[in-house]
Amino acid sequence: IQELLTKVNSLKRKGLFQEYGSIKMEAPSGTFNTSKLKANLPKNRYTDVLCYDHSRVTIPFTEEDPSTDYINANFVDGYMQKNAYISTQGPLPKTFVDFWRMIWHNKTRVIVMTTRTIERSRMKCGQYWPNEADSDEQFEELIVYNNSIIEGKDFVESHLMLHNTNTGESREVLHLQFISWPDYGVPPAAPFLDFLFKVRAVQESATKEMANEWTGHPLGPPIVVHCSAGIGRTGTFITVDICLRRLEDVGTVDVRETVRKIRSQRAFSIQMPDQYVFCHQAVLEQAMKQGLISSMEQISLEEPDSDSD
Ligand code: PTR
Ligand code: PTR
Repeated sequence: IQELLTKVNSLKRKGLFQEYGSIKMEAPSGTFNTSKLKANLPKNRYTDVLCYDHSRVTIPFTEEDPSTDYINANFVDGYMQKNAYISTQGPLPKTFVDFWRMIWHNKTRVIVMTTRTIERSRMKCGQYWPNEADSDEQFEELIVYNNSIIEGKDFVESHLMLHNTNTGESREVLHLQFISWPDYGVPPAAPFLDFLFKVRAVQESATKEMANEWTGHPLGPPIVVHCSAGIGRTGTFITVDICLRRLEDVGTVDVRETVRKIRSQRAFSIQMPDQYVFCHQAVLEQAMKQGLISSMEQISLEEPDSDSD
């Protein structure tokens, strides 16, 4: 971790921007054929944010609509955890049913939303979950109940219950929406880190509750993470989570390789140079909080004012 601090302090913002630029230049590592099928084009929120074929999440075919199993979503590996996350776009009214089927099919218990539905008077994400306590909404065979809402300063916690009318089963799903992420910007590190640890805590308790129902990785079923396009803020969240897991396990961090690996599964992950810089800051702040770096050390991103090179 000390190495990361040294790297950040010597590269500064400018050097990290350059490093991000070189990652962004790399050619895509897969094809986008399913995303481009005519029947699927209206299911993409942004025409320029398609999803890789090799890691895409498929939803089960149904009798009414046997034509397609497509949703703009990819599995992304965590730290030593295959398919720890699903990165996806903010659902469109046209894909609400697909979204909830994806949640059901993957046994997901935690949904992480890092956008508001409307930002700068633009629709960034559909209102795909019932937004009032004690209300419900039906999506074909799935009914979503909102049992309660806890509104915090930086995030909103909705306790949802998902009921499958075909099988009669019900499952609790936690919906955690981070509301302090300005569009075209990065959030303050402290509330972001609080949010991240909240996500981990609810995932852990939901996984415990699943007991025998879940036989996969001990950290549980995939966490679904989305923003508007499912690449910028979503990629940032996942990068920091993976880096911190590795830090906790072996004491080292490699932001660059983490971002490259995520991008090989969810194309275009991390959209802006500032988001790349933020990943470093967030990891270092957490390391300081844990006493892994001396509190005397400083993170210094800005070049000193001087006309030397
Ligand atoms: N997609 C733009 C580009 O490729 O340059 C960058 C972009 C980044 C656009 C963020 C919109 C953004 O805002 P938001 O994440 O709030 O949708
Ligand atoms: N075409 C959009 C743009 O360039 O603005 C695509 C886009 C939108 C890309 C939002 C990234 C965005 O940010 P995020 O993934 O954080 O929602």
